[in-house]
Formats: sequence, C-alpha cells, structure tokens
Amino acid sequence: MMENDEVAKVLDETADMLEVAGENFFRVRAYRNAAQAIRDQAVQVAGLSKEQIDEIPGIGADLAGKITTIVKTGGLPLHHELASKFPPQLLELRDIPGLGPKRLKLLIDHLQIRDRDDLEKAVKSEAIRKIRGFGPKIEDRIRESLLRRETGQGKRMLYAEATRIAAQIEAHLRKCTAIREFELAGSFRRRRETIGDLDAVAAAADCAAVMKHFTAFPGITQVIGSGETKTSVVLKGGLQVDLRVVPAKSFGAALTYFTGSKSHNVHLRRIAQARGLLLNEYGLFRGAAVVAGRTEEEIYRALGLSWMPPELREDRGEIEAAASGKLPKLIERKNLRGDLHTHSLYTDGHASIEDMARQARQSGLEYVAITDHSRRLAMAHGLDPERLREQRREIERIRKKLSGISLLQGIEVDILDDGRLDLPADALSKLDWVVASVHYKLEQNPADMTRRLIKAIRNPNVDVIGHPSGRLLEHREPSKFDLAEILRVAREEGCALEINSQPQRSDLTDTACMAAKQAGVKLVISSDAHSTRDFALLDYGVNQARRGWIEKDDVLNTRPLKNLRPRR
Ligand code: DGT
Ligand code: CA
Ligand code: CA
Ligand code: ZN
Repeated sequence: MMENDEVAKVLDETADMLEVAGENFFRVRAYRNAAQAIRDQAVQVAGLSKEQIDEIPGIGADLAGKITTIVKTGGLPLHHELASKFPPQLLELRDIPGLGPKRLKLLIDHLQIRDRDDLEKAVKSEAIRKIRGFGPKIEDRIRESLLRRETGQGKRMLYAEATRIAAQIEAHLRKCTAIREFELAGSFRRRRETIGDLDAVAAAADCAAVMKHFTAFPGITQVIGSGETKTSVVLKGGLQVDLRVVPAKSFGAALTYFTGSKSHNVHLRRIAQARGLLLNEYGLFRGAAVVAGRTEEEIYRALGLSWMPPELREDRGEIEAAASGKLPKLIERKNLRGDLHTHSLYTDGHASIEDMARQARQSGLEYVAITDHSRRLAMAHGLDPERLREQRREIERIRKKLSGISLLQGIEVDILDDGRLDLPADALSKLDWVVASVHYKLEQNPADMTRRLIKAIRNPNVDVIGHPSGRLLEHREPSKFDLAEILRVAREEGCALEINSQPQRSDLTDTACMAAKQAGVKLVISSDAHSTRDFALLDYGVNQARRGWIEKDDVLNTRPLKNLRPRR
C-alpha cells in the first residue's frame, strides 16, 4: 500500500508543476492543501474509500477522485502530462532556497532557464536581478544556494524523515540470523536535526552473510562498494546507508567510532594517547594487548570517562564533564507535562480544538494551549479580538465536558516589523498563554531584528518567543540577530524562548539552547501542532534540547500548570 507521504508527494509535485506552468492560484492551492491534509492523517488513505477521502477536511470531491487514482495506479495522468512538459533538471531547481515554483516560472518566462547550467549563467551575468520581483538580494541568495549545493552541503535529510527509513533498515537487518548485535550510528544516533547519510554497525562472525542480507533490502537502487567490512548503498529517495560489520569483541569500539562525531573521536583518541593507548574502530589497545572493545561503556571507562548519551558527543565539553562526573541529566519526553504552541481549525490547523485537546490528553499531557495565529496572517484567517472572544466561549464549553486535560487559550501573535505586536494589550492580557513570533521580514538587518525581538521580549504580555530564528531547514536561512543580547534581555524579563519541534524548524538550534541555558533563560519545548498527529513531533524538540545539554528544570512545560507562568 502507498504511504500517505508518497501520495502527498505526487500531489505536491503536481501543485509545483501547475504553478510553474502558470495555473491559477486556487487550483494550485487545492493540490497543496490536499497534500497537507493527507500528511496529517493518522490512518493510511490508501485504505480509505473515495467517499471517506472526500470527507477529509481540505479535500474536495474532485481531488478525492484523483487521490483514489494515485492510490490505485501509483500516479496521476495530470502529473505525468506535466512532468513530460518540463525537463526533470528544471523541476529540481524549485527546491533551491530563494527560488520556489513561482519565481522559477518567472525565470523560465524571462530568461528561458531550462536547467542548473542556465541558472548559473544567469546568476553570473546578473540577469536575474533585473527581472521584476527579484532584485540583487534574491539573486545573491540564489547564488549562495547554488554554491552550497556544489560543495555537497545542502543535501541533508531531515532526521524526522530518516526515522521511518532507519526503522525499516533496522527491522530488515535484525532479521539476519548472522548478526549478533546491531545499532544505528553516526549523526542519526546523535539525533542531529539533519543527517548526511545513515551509518549502521553490526557484530557478526560471517560478514559475507550480513552483506548479502543487507543488499537484499527492497529499497536499494545502487550498491556503491561492497567489501569485507563495509557496504554502502543508495536508497530510492537518494539516502546513502553505510553498514560496517565487525567481530563482536570490537562492537563497542566500532559503535563509538562510527557514532562520532569526528571531533569527539579525535578528542577521545588524544586522551587514549596520553595514557599510552591506541584507540580505533577495532578496540582500545596497549601495544598488542586489548584493553577494551566489546561495549561502549568499557571503552569510556578505560579512558577514565563515564558513558555518555550520543546526543552530547560533539566535543562541546562533554568529555571534560564526563571526566569530572558532571554530565547533565538530559531531559526526556516523559518530563513534558504540557504543550504550549498548537493550532486549530480557527486558523491554519486541521483539527478542532476539542480533537486537539483529546489528542493532547492521549499523548500523556496534562495541559495544552491552543495558540492560533493573530490577524496579520490573513492567509491563515488570523484571529482578531472578536474571534478570540468567540474562541474563548468554545474553549469554555469544551473545558466543561473534557476532564483529564487543562485547556488554555493562547495566541501565536505576530511580531510586527518594529517589534510591536499584532493585537492590543487588553486582548493579550486576557489570554492564558502568549507566544510571539516573527513571520515576515525575516531578512531584516541584524540590528533591526535584535531591536524587534527585544521589544517583543520586553512586552509583559509575552510568555515565550516562538521559533526565534524563523529558519526552515533546506529552505530558508535563519534571521540574523544578536543572540547574546536577546538572551540577556530575556533573562532580565523572565521571557522564555521556544524550541519548536517541527522538523524543518528545529529552532532554537542545539548550540543556541546551550547558550540560553548558560544565560539562565528558560525554554519551552512545543510541537507547533497543526493536526492531532503532530503531538508526536515533541520527540524531535526533546532531541534538540538534549543536544543542547538541556535538563528538566530548564524547560517550563515540565512544570505542573500552576507553576507555569513565571512573570504574571
Ligand atoms: P553526517 O552523515 O554528515 O550527518 O555526519 P556523521 O557524523 O554521521 O558522519 P559520517 O557519516 O561521515 O561518519 C560517521 C562517523 O564515523 C562520524 O560521526 C565519525 C566517524 N568518522 C568518519 N570519518 C572519520 C574520520 O576521518 N576520523 C574520525 N575520527 N572519525 C571519523
Ligand atoms: Ca552519517
Ligand atoms: Ca557515513
Ligand atoms: Zn509560527
């Protein structure tokens, strides 16, 4: 059966191609909305009837029919027709940060761009800036994006996207009877927000049997080197997987080595050398004698260190901390008692407030804040004071009938370009929780952006700054501001900063989390859920926090509701 993501991808690609072809906005949007609605479904749409698909909010009868075609045939005639019109090299360009389908269409119309080479030439001759709707800034961004791609960066996969593939690989390999131990390693094990490739380590006596089993994995398109101890393959979506097979007595050493990071390894090796030892992927040795190798614990202990969670292994002080018994006790998902950033049908969410509240309870939470958008986001039907009052009444009605979850009325209020907020103080002060976020003019110069954020932080109605940098991985650069200054004021004002769990955002970053903790600024880990399914995203926010050395007490939504708000 087709996965929802695969169905949604066909719809998204169709939307992109329609847009490049100059189709009208509403038709394009219908495909995009349908794709999003399908991604948000908890059940597989491939198992639903056309009538059931029709009932999903955001999907009309026409698209329901198309979706059944996709599910039945794996494709869509319209998609094929459009794809035959555009060379594939052309469509790849729409993923370049700064471009997107709309601008791509302009480039095709004005400069007859057909592929990457054409685009590079156009950038070089500064032809792009002359087109209306572009200008030098956008041309520069396209140039930077092209450069990044050339150096091999910018092709990373979101951790969240890799988890499904990783689980499939792991399940496949665990069926191999020759394997005695198995673990995924590399940046995936360290839970970086994006991964370059997937690394795996297995312990086995019969390497050949393992390699044979591995290369029989159904999703492989290419085997790029298969040796005694290492095999690399490329999967359908382009992800590379490296598998290393070592004897069981070396498993811990190999796991440590291939978990990395590289700089963590380099530091470990230095410590080994200082003790007259040699550390590599086969073990820790004194001359020819094996000191350790079977488990990670053994290796770390022999180096005078305690074992540490992979998320910390970036050589950012974890080795020193382990040597002196000062490793942090990292936050866990089960420490979260509430979610303080979610959306509902009132704006751009896909579920009712009641369904969101029920799912929050189902996810083990004690409280949830509905924080829909404010009025400036007209596209999302942002709330004005009048609709906020209306929403309040609904929330009160749900509170009466729903037990086991505290429902808060909040808002995600827009921070305007000058730092004022999109709603008046008297509307905000009536709310239980206020997230303030920047959603436009992210490319402001750093001094203005710093002032803008500080003004919002100083606003006594604001509890937390949402997705502070506004970045979208692989898509939009973070806005630039003076982080130290932001942290200083946030600390002074008792305003928290958000770790947004949406995989593309993962915002704050791990290092910004560390800086916040050092500055004494509290954090909030939020799902920014737009559907009931999105509460599961909290795991990714927790990953990010753990990479930033964050402990339970650093995070406001680990507190019981009654102790939640520090400043009011
Ligand atoms: P990625 O794939 O770019 O997201 O990042 P990693 O950390 O997974 O890096 P990768 O796949 O190149 O290598 C996996 C691990 O193997 C890495 O974390 C540390 C180890 N490793 C790779 N190359 C070297 C090296 O030259 N020296 C040392 N000490 N370790 C290495
Ligand atoms: Ca890797
Ligand atoms: Ca690798
Ligand atoms: Zn937002």
